[in-house]
Order: sequence, then structure tokens, then C-alpha cells
Amino acid sequence: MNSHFQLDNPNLGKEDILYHIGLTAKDDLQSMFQDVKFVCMGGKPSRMQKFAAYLDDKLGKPETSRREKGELLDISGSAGRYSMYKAGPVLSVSHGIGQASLSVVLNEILKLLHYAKCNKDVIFIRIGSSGGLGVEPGTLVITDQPYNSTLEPVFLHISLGRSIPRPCSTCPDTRRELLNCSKNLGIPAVIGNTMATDDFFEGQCRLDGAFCDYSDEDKMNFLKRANQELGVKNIEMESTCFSAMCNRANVKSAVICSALLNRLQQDVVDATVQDMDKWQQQSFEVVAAFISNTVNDNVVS
Ligand code: R2B
Ligand code: URA
Repeated sequence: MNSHFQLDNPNLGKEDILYHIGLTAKDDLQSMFQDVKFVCMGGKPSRMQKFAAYLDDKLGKPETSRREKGELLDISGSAGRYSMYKAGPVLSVSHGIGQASLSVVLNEILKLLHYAKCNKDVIFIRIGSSGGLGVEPGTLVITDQPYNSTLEPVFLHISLGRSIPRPCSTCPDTRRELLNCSKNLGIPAVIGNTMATDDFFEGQCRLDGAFCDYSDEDKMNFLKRANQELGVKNIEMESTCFSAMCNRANVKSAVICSALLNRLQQDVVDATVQDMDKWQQQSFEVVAAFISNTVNDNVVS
């Protein structure tokens, strides 16, 4: 049977305009995107452009990549909000900072796949940065359970004036495979829980934002509780929303983030640009290995 990924919103139709990604349901989305098997997302447009270029090379510059004058095309460039590239079966998309920005583009990407009648086995992976908790800077943290800022394992989605707890979880097979790929490549990685916040400063217990009304001791008590009682190994700003929306759409999701610093030791991100580039490149290598293995396994089976 030919089964497709499908959203169950009855209001979706031909007139839809995917305003933030510069496409419409009337475009020939099926011929452009039907072969997509992986959606990789990260905050920065430049990171997602570099990842797409790296992958395009690694996959042998497939014909199904989208190019213009030989260069990978920013498919969403005309809309001016997010960047989106297609390298073979992979969409590489930026989502900006935080859950609000992420949810806008993720809604439109899910609709895009729906209109494109993509295969149901699409995997969504967030490749990001984070503050580590008790891990060495440069370690990749692969998210097991995402927690929100009040340390509950849900994404609180506000709609019609109500706060709806949406369950969030990541795909066990994908996180195990990502860890295996890291080990095979000799890249430091751990699986751990992740706290997602709506703010980089007080929301992540920093003392050095524009405001602060708690003590260093309060901060350390909270961070240690998250780390020791709940196994939180990093803090970022999207994993609950990302995994909850993927769960709701019935697609697999994973989150893999470089830890830029150890938040049990400091607040300031003072890693060098060279180190951060190196760690970002390592996250690309791990995800690219995962993608190659998955594509090859599917060909064989
Ligand atoms: C990690 O880094 C960004 C904040 O600097 C945010 O998008 C996140 O999750
Ligand atoms: N991104 C975050 O959200 N927090 C950090 O500490 C570093 C990167």
C-alpha cells in the first residue's frame, strides 16, 4: 500500500499560501518535494546553508538537490524570514530563536510535506547549540526527554485562551543511532534530557541579563536540581515545541545540540569562533552519517 504522511486538518486546501517560506499550495510541491525523507532544522540560516552544502557534497551532488547557477538555492529566500535548502532527500531549514519562531516555520514545513504527498517516514532533526549542564563544552547532547522551563515533560501550547499541555518525546531509535554515529566518528556525545526555555537570560537562570532578581545560590540550586534529579544535560530554546509538534503530526523527531559551555560553571558564552565552528561541523558529520546509513539501509531492505 502506498501510504503518505498526511495532516488531518480539514481546513487545508489548494488556496493555502505558505507565506513565511515563500511557497503556495498551488506550486508543484509534489514534484519539488515528494522525495524528502529528512527535515533538518537549526536556528541560524548560515548553519543550515553550510549543512546543506556539506550534505550535497557528501551525497555526491544529487540531481534532486535544488540549485540555481550551480549553487544550492535558498528556496525560501524571497520571503525573507527563513532559509530553506534541498540537498537530495534532505531539507535544511532555519527556524530562528525560540519556540514562537520555530512553530511558524514548522507549521508551514509540515503543510508543505502534506501538500507534496511525502512518504510517511520523514524524520525531523534539530541540529542546534545549547548550554550544557555538567558536560564538557563541545559535547553533543542528544535529547532523550525534553522538559519545559517549569521542568514538566510537555510543551505548553496556548490556544483560544487555554494552555494545552502537548506531550513531547523524541524517537528512541534515532537518538540511539545518532549516538552510535558519534561513537564511530570519535565525536564526544551523550544522551540526556533537555530543558527548553522561552528566554536566554532569566529563563535559563543567568545572572547577567538586563534583569535579575535571584541569587547565585538560587540559580545553582535550580540548575543542580534539573541536572541531578531529572537528568537534564543541556538547556536550549526549542526542543519541547519541536518534538511536541512532530509528535502531533506523527513524524519521528530528534534533537542534537552542541554544548557551548558548562552552565554549572559559567553564564557567558566565551567559546572561540573556531571552537564553535568545529563543534558545529562535528554535529553535521554525525547527522550526515545517520542520514547516509538510513538511506543505505532503506535501499537494501
Ligand atoms: C540555542 O541557541 C539560541 C540562543 O542563543 C537558541 O535558538 C537555542 O535554542
Ligand atoms: N543556546 C542556549 O539557548 N543557551 C546557551 O547557554 C547556549 C546556547
